[in-house]
Amino acid sequence: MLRVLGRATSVNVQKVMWLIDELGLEAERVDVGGKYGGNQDPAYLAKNPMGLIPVLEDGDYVVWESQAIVRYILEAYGGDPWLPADVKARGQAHQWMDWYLTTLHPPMTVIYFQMIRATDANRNEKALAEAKEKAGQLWSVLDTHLADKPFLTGNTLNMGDIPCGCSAYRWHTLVPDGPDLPNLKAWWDRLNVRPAYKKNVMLPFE
Ligand SMILES: N[C@@H](CCC(=O)N[C@@H](CS)C(=O)NCC(=O)O)C(=O)O
Repeated sequence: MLRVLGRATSVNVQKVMWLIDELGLEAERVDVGGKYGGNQDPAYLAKNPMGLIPVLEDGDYVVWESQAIVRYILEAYGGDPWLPADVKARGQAHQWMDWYLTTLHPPMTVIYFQMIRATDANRNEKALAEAKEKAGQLWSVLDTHLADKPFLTGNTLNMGDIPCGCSAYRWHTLVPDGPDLPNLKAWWDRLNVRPAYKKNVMLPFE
């Protein structure tokens, strides 16, 4: 059975758990990180020397980095449509996954930390305002892209939607006064009715 090490409230754990539930795979999730700690223990560091969550265990096999885990699960247990058989669709799914990690995740992390983790005493309002502005510009790119398609690579929901999809819950919840992005909202509304998304992504912030 698959074993996921990481607290449910981590956006990176959510990518993995959302996919696992969409595929109907059996998995155990263990609370690690945040208030649960354990991610700096030697036994954990032996699995992931970065001390970050999530880690996936599949028997004796260990892999970390949330998007590598998503890809591994799909190669091992998933396949089309979540891992598109069509190489062109697959290439674009990889593209949006990488875009999320390299480009959208940084300002979204600032928003999350400044709004949820910072206190009134140490909140950096300037950094928060800049991150909201930057993230709004990036979500606008996705809004334009989604003008003529229901999902990021076309007509079918697949792995390319997972990272941005997890982040979209945070964007729409934490920044309700952001720019008007109707195509983005329509896409998010297609995700937020899915039982696996509701269960694994739409969780309280901590
Ligand atoms: N690029 C890594 C980032 C992992 C990461 O930053 N995880 C955060 C949680 S979202 C973490 O481990 N934070 C320490 C903690 O939760 O204790 C991935 O995608 O897996």
